[in-house]
Amino acid sequence: MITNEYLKRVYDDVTRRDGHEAEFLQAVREVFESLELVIDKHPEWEQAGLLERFVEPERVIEFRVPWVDDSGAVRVNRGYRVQFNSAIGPYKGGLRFHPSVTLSVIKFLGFEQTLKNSLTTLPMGGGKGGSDFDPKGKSEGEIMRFCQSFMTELYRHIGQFTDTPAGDIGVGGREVAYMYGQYKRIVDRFEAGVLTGKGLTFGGSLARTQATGYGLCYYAAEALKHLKGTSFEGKTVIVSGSGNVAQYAAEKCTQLGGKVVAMSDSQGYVYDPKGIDLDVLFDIKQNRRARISVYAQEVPGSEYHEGCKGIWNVKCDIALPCASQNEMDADGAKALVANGCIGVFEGANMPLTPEAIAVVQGAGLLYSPGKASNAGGVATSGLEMTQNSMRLSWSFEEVDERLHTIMTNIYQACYDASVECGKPGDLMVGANVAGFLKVAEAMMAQGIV
Ligand code: NDP
Ligand code: 2IT
Repeated sequence: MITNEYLKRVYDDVTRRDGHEAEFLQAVREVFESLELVIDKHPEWEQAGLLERFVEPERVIEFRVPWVDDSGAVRVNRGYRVQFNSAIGPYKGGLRFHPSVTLSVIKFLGFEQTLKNSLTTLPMGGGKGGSDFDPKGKSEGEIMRFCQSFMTELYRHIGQFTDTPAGDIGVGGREVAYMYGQYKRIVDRFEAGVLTGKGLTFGGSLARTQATGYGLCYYAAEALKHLKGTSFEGKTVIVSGSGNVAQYAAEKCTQLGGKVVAMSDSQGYVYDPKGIDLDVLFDIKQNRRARISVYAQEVPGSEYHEGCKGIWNVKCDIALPCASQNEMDADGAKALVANGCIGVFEGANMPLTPEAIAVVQGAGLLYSPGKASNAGGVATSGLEMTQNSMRLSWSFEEVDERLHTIMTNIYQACYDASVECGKPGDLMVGANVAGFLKVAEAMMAQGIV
């Protein structure tokens, strides 16, 4: 419920102007509900129009992406870059290539990114971009031509001090490399800091590939220890999705003593009571780019089930949703609660619907929003930019250790803010408030811009 007059007025304005942008409204609402707890302490925000400015992206770019497929036919997709907030640093955030991409999706992601990047403590503003291009079933040549066309427009809007994109759904090392090559060719500069998630031979950082999934587990381990006096050791875990975030979340939680019994893709999920065999998983996903169902064909004793939502019915102690927004609804959350789950930590951005969050929090489970628990990816992107500026590269261990420290600090900042707000252990309130306060302070200091 939003009751504060100022929050309500701004939220109503967003509803009136952007009411058709369901995902964006959902993200704004969650944050505003948390800000209820601090707004009375900051009467200066209203005079400064702070919230009105905060919910309005600084710049929205939408563009045509024409490309030629292997049959010679011309195809046209829509490209986006939303430069949401530069109060604390250059815009920073990934690019998503998926047919479900709309302006609403990119705006919600850019809004979340602003708060997430603030939580990392690194100097990065918030942005996001992408396209409704579907990489599935495309040849190498088609992927390359699409990436080149996308960058032929995007290049004029980005730069190491302006806006630095990276990957997200459908954009991994291969796509970042094609886009970097095209950027370099157009601007005729080796400006490594313009994109992160690059290959290790041209300015990429060790541990960036692993960072989101590893960081998620570091954060979850900290919360489990501090709030429940326990760990991953001996726990049964569900990891939804089987992309970049899910794969490395599964690897790290296995290293920490957990047993991952189920993983999914958009078509269905696999259940392996012995624990997912990571070598088989990596081979299927990274070498063969095949469906998760192949796992059940190749690993005796495992099963494949059609439909991705069924994964939440698998009994587990800990759930790590790592696929996409709104992948878990109230029914999924109720199934987790009924099966005795103790914690849900988001690896994806906004994977729980508001109703699912209410179920999970209402039942007293630990719950962490993605903007806190998946911040390790962008934090390590920030470390990649640091290494690019210094013209050197750190060892895997050094980056991983910094990532671990950053995630521990994010957990602490969220917990401390939850206490300040009179809701100790509510990591959603903590993340929203801690992330926002830094952005608000920087915006207030910089005048009406
Ligand atoms: P990938 O493209 O590597 O993998 C995405 C996975 O999610 C695939 O298994 C995909 O299945 C599944 N998926 C995608 N859309 C849906 C959907 N609508 N319903 C069910 N499953 C779906 O992406 P990432 O692993 O990079 O990203 C996963 C999530 O993590 C996203 O929410 C992203 O925003 C977030 N994130 C990513 C970061 C990163 O560094 N990459 C950092 C922080 C957050 P299929 O193959 O069938 O499409
Ligand atoms: O959602 C995210 O934080 C990302 N996709 C990573 C963004 C980045 O710039 O590394």
